[in-house]
Amino acid sequence: MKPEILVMAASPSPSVMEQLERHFACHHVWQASDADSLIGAVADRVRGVATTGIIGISEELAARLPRLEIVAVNGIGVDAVAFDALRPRGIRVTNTPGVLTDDVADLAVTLLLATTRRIPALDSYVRSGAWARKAPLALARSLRGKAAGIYGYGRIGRAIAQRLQAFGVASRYYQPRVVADTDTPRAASLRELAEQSDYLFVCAPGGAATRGVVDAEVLAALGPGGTLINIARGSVVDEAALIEALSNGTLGAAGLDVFEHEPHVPQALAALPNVVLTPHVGSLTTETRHAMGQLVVDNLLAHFSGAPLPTPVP
Ligand code: 8YV
Repeated sequence: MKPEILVMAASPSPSVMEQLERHFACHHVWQASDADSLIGAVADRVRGVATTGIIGISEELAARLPRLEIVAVNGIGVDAVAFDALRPRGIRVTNTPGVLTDDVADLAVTLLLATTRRIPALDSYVRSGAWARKAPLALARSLRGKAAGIYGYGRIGRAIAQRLQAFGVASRYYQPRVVADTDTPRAASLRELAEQSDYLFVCAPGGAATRGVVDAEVLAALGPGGTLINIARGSVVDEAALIEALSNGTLGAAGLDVFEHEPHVPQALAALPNVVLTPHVGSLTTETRHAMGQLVVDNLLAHFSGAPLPTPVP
């Protein structure tokens, strides 16, 4: 008998979907017109949940699944996982570290370039005929010689610092825990990091510990010439303070892939000329989504065959 699992979202990799079907009795919640009824009909048989970093698993869903053994997250972020409901029951959680580092770091630097070189505005300048009309064109700012602050110096933060070096941008980092094996200097606080930086990259995990820590004070420290890039979680930034700072010029610009209440992006943010927005696509490439999905399959297979999990969340 194949183990029964809930699949909360489809993988764009046909191979991943085929493997899930082959090895497990899949209940596809993402396909159901009435997800609640589907879950209700199979809840007492479900032993695994394949979910995403955004959907995670709620306390309510975990409580409905008495035989749940494993939650396999298709993503690095586990802030949407209700660990308090899972730990006492010994339910295991896996995620997909490593395989998305390069794509997310690439997007972070792309957002910086798009923001500082004003790529979307220049694209409309050409398309709208403003160039042909010889409309005035504002100058952008160079990257070389600028300073970057990286808040959260894990795999993705480091990969961003490495890329920035090639642009002549030096990095510092801040996170509460000192990183031992790096020459990158550590700022004493997030506020100090922002003060010392032209660009602030948010790479810290979401969750209660980081909720709203990039607040009005940090944004003011980054300053009118500063640019905020967020590829982590919208919850880390106080979005209302960000809109305020960008509107009144306390902060120069922002490149954002993540938002507080996705997929809702406040109109006041979308209306600003000094922002570049993308719809949470850091890992959305063919190669990376396949690799992430494959890790989900591998973790589920390992669990149900009694083998060590490839990427457990400690
Ligand atoms: C995905 C993410 O968008 O890894 C994460 O934490 O936020 C993203 O890579 C998400 O997990 C959807 O699969």
